[in-house]
Amino acid sequence: MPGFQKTPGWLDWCPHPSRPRFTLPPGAVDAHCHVFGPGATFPFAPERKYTPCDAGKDQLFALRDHLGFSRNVIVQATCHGTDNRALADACRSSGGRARGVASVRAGVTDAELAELHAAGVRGVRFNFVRRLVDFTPRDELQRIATRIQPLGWHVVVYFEANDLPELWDFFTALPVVVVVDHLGRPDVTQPVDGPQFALFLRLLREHPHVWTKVTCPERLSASGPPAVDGVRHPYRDVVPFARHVIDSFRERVLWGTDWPHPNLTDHMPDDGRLVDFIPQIATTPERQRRLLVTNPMRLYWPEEG
Ligand code: 0GY
Repeated sequence: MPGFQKTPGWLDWCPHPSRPRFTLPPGAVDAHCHVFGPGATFPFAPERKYTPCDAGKDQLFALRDHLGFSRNVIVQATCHGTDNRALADACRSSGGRARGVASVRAGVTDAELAELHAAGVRGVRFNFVRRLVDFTPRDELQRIATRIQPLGWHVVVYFEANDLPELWDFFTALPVVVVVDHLGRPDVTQPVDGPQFALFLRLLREHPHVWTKVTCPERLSASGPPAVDGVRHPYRDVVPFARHVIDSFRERVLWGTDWPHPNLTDHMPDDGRLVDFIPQIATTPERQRRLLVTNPMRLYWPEEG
């Protein structure tokens, strides 16, 4: 088995996250997290742009229990390419408490899709972030979207805010629900009512099949992590963006930890403190319940609705 050397500068996930002070509503779903390997069992993809540390299903499930979540949605990370074995294995081992978002090629067979569905996969991810993936032609992605539609799956998209104008027509024409990762990665040093974020808000307003994850303040923030002493103003520059979206589109928002936090080199968040950030952006129990329970259940466990 190959030994994998993680990318220089890569920060490992927080080994002892604090216990959140915020009590999650019963049945809360961590709707954006990953598994990496372990590389000795599930090798990383040859075409990957980074090599992570190992972060397997047992560690993910221990974090779920420690933070107080009931379920996970595991999203295929680019370091595993279109080899979804680690993801499918984690979903199958979860006792029905994890569902997945896979990456597939247009040539995926019906049998492969059926097997992923049986494992718990309910969506595919299209990644447009250039530092993470090579370009895939749009018609290939379109073919994938058409293939997954009969299964009731959706598409998760990851892109940088500046690329939204070019991707607009593609997203708005997709025949299934489209879930945007990390608020469409806005530049939070720009005003919340500035043109860049206004375009993203317009996408949500005019296209009811578009949802978004209000995730990753640690990636979006320019003001940095919370002070050690407390949770009063963590990632405060992200708050107006996330709060605005939750207030305006409360039925189409999801939240997740993003554990094990790929490609962070400045600081590694304490996952307990990330949970404590939730009431700053979802400011009422009703909004929190929709964000953490009702919405992810509707998308990933509709049969329980
Ligand atoms: C994320 C963020 C990143 C990486 C990936 O699939 C991935 O490799 O998603 C990132 O580096 O921004 O969504 O967890």
